[in-house]
Amino acid sequence: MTHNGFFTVARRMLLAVAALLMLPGAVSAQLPVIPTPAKASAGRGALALGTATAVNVCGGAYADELADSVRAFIAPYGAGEGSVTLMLADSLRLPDEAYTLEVSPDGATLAASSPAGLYYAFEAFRQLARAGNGKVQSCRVSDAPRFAWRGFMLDESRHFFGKEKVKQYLDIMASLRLNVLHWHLVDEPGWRIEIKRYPRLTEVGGRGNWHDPEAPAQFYTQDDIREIVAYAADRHIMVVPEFDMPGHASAATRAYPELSGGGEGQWAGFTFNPVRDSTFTFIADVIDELVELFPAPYIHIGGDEVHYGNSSWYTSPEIQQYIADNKLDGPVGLEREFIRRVADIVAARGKTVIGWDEIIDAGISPSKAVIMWWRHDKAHRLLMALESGYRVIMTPRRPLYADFVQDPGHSVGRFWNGYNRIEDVASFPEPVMYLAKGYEEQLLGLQMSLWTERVADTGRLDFMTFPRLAGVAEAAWTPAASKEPTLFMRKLPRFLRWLDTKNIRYFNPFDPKSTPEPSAPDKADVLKNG
Ligand code: TNX
Repeated sequence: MTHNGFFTVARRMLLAVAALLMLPGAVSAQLPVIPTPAKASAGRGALALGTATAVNVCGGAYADELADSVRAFIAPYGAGEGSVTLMLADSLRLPDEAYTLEVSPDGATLAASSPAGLYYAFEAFRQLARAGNGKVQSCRVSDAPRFAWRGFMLDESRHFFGKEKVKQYLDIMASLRLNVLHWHLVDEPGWRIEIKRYPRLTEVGGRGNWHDPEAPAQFYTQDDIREIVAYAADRHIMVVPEFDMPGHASAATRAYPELSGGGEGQWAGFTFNPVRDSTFTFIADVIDELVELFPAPYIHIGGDEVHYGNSSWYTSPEIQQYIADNKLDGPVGLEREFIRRVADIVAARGKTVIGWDEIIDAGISPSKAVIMWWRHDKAHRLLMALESGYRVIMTPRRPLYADFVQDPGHSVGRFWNGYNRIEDVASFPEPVMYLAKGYEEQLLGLQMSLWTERVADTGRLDFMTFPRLAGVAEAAWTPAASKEPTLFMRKLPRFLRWLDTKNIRYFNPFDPKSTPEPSAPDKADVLKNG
């Protein structure tokens, strides 16, 4: 081959590679943005941000408000040039949460038809700016989420972490365009939310945690809750409280023993008394206060693992009489009736019920309830929920429970025929999508759930959450066609460096030895297949 011939072939190959890079999936992954945008392409040059960069607004109060945050963000980068324009307009006809972002050396335009969309354009812009240390690389991004529900569940009953940690997580969630905090505040070890009508819930029920039943009471006051809810709303995150029942009720029944459904030892008061009207009065009163505190359209009522065999549902004459009088199908029928009664209480307050996948059997109208599928080993429950017409949020233990370890060498956490690597989190839900075929519209979204029996402090909380939280953002936001697992992993080191600046104690999947497991109390260990 002549020299010229060689160059012609080389040039053609380069052009072919360049053409390939124009494919939306391939190029979007090149931009240092997590989650990977639906469509993106990189251009030449960069916009230098700084005090001389003009910030222009076109479109109303929210855009003005965001412009202040943009100014505050870019000022520390130095001199700068060009402009940043924020456009918020219905006439752009972008779907809710969608945005476009165009950057050239002269300026950047962030555009959306919804405040959330404009906010997400800013979050993507911020990631690009951080990556270039104030120089934003030229690009075009056209982005919209795959799922409406992009969540993280935090269990603060088993262990309590407090306001500052929750706010830090909300900041990081916002950067990742996650939009739901499912807050598990009520379970066996502790009741963590002040309810004015029932002060003993926090005075007595707030005492103790999973590894230390004698620990002083820890809980959120109603002012704390309002503060967190507002902080989340500023970041376009909805907070959904969970009031788990009729099981997992021990903290409440410790505070008010008359609510107990029986049982002994560790099972004492694990369920509410399922037949007394006073139980339902209590539940309605609590829900009234929850409705006041949380503007979200949902209330999560739990419904998981009722284990009534350990309570007195089979033996108590009062309960047996009720079952007979109401011609219920034994304790199983009673459990279903309980869930229906609570669902009615929630519906009467204009909210939609969410429950764990056990509640499918209660027979609530699909228009009135959303199912959270969690039992990965019972894939048919996902199908059943969809076939029955329910909207579904997916959080199967494998791979979306963050109390599973992320490295086979770890000694605290869960395994179940394996463990949950970030790669598997980010690749979800592709492996289960065959089950949802034909029902895609009913999939509201997905979430990572962090149960904290084995998470006693914020060090381990960070270690279990990060970097997998970035994986769940990729799973929930990025359309399947734009996902590329290898490129996602290549973007991760930058995310880890950002976590360093926040003093987050993450697990480093590229160099596990560099991030040893934080220490844990004696009671924390490995749980297998349970
Ligand atoms: C099952 S997941 C539970 C939780 C536990 C979790 C992990 C679910 C709906 N219920 O109460 O914390 O396993 O141990």
